[in-house]
Amino acid sequence: MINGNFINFGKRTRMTTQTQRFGGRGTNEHDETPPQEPLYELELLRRQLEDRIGHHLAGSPDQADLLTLAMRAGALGAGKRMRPLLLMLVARDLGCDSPALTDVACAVEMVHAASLILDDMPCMDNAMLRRGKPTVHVQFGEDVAILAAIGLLSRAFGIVAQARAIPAAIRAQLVAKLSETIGDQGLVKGQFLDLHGGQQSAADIAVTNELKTGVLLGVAVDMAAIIAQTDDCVAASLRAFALAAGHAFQIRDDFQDDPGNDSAVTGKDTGKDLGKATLVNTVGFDEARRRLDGHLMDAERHLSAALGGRGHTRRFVSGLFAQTHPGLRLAPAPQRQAGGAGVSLASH
Ligand code: GRG
Repeated sequence: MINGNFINFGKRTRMTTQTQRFGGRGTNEHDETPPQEPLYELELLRRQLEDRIGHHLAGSPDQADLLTLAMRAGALGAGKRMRPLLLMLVARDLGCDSPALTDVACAVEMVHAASLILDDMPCMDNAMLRRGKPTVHVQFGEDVAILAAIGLLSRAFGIVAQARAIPAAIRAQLVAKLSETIGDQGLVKGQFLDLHGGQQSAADIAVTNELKTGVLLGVAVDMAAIIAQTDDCVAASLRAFALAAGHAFQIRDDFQDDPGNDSAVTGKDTGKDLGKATLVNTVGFDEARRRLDGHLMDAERHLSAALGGRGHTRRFVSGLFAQTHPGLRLAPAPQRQAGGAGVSLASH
């Protein structure tokens, strides 16, 4: 283990508590951690999302429907739901409460799930463990895993295209945005560079990381901005925030791969990046940590430019980084009411 802090980043594995999952405040009164989104509100949103994903992936009642089971295993495993929660919280901060938000957020999570299934395949990262369970191809076979990933992707597009609470022209924009994000200028390119990029400089690795990880966070905030019909300036700041947060998140994900970390705690294989061109391997731990801090500062700056003091997104992102950056001040000074934990999202 590189550093005791870097073993568990709120992953929903067997060993995490709900407080850890969402970076909620501990019970220690002297805890320096900034206040996060009230835990039960996030938990409710997360459950709402998962129920809706379950609804979209109900499939046939036949338990032998392996394809549906594989799609559900990929999409409903113990993930953090970071991207769909980000979409919903940004939209709320922009004053949008479209009933279609949950479905669009589900679509983003399905794309993420498809990317994880493919990333874990033997021809890619060859991973055995994901979210504390055997990977989808280990459980269902490679053929079913590929089909499940394609099934999730097509379902994601279908859900956005059919979100009737959103005007058709805006839905078309959302579909186009999602397609750009996934395709050969987005995730697919990032993965290709990761696998075939050879020796890469730190700058090249940053490009790969942005395509592999940043763009899916980027599309979550872009879609929120499109649905909320926010102005271009705010949308650009939100995108810059998401890309900076994506860089920070990918560096932290690289730290998690340290072979000294326990995969029973991280929920996935460790040591997969040995010999790979990751930022940590290229610039070393200390410099990577400095860059992570810098990206978080950038994220804070762009978020402030986009949303000012509005707080759902800030608290959520602070929560994601609370374990590694307990002093992170993405959240503005607390305005606690009596019985603080009961403050509802709507009151901010
Ligand atoms: C066609 C969708 C599609 C993808 C093809 C395979 C591929 C291209 C891209 C893989 C990109 C990838 C998996 C990048 C890693 C991103 C990353 C840091 C994932 C971990 O995200 P968390 O921690 O995971 O949010 P949970 O389990 O919490 O959801």
